[in-house]
Amino acid sequence: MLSSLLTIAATFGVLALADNPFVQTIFTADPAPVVYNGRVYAFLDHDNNGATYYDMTDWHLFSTADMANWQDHGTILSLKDFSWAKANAWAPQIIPRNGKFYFYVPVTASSGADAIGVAVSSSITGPYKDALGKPLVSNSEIDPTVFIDDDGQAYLYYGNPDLYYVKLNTDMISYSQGPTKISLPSGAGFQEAPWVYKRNGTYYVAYAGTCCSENIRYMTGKSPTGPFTYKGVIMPTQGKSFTNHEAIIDFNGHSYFFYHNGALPGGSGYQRSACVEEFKYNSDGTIPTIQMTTAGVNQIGTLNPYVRQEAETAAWSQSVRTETCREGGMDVTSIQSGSYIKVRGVAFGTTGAKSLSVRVAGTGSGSIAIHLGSTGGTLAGTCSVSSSGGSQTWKDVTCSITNAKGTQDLYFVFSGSGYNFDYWQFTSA
Ligand code: FUB
Repeated sequence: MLSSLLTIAATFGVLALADNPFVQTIFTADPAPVVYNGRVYAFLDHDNNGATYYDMTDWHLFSTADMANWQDHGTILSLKDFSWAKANAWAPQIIPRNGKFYFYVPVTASSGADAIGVAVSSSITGPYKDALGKPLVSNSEIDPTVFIDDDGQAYLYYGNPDLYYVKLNTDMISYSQGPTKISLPSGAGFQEAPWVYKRNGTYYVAYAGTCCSENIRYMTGKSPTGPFTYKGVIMPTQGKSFTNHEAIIDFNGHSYFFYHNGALPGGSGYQRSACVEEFKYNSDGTIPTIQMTTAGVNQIGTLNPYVRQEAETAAWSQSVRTETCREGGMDVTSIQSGSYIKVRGVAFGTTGAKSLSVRVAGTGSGSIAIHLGSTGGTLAGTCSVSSSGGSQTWKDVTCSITNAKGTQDLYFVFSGSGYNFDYWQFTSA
């Protein structure tokens, strides 16, 4: 399915102006963003290519500093990391505490029952390891969301079609009370996908309602365990996926609503894609209605082209994939003539750039054309790529650059094939 998606996109140039969905190389769902150290880390689950029912075996991580250009960190955790799990790597949530990162996942255990596991790492980018070797909670429910209140008490909520919570101990991998079922207000229509947070003293529970097809709703309360008052629909039913799954964060003074749909070519309820919209709370703290867009969100700041940037950092990529790079991190692969990577808001400055260095590897050949503004915009230079002798035998290629001044959207437009792309850096004039 993904190859047909890539072919369709390459042939017709569809979605070329869009920045939603914010991942184009794989199908992703159930976004769980974490704000940490000046970046947003979006943990995503993954609809395997071509799936016609839930076929989900791992979780992926993407991150951004500017909400426009997302870096691919690859597979961050897999079903096989939980010896007791057999299927359904579904909607996760991750939270930092005490210098560690706790990664809660719903999976189907070998017993056949749905359960929630927890993995832990000392780095947000992993590696994560199963903390318990067994489920943390096992009452046939899914979709964990975790929240730490101002008094330090952590709560793990989860459920479909009922909403439960346990009070986590400070170790975040055990609990002292629960599971307790939360009494829901009339009209709530809770289905799944809870996301709990606190803002200005009010506890918000956003969730997916009225399966199928789902919309996104919310309720609020004055205590983390209710009672809650139903507040209405945030995102009406739309898109090509019968599920939706939200997450809400603030980052650098902006509020963001994450969700998923089936917006990539080949998209469906089992070939989903994570998206994000910016919104503003109403003055009374209520959340406005939010519609799905393909435009995405405004960039915060700009991207510096005079430091090393990863090739797998993109606002949009077309007809490429990513893979684990032998030199660390990820690289861009499956390059073919006509495929491209768009990087938004690149600040070349008033004097501009004079050269570009790209790190490439492969036995194929071709060229990387540097266009500004669009794939057919001003040609700033072309780096020729010849064989390096191996798909992970890396070399630097440098080419001259002209006309790259000011702040521009940068497009790496590929020709040829059989080579991979790891990172790039411009030199100023
Ligand atoms: O992605 C698998 C399941 O679909 C999630 O756990 C639910 O929230 C729904 O999005």
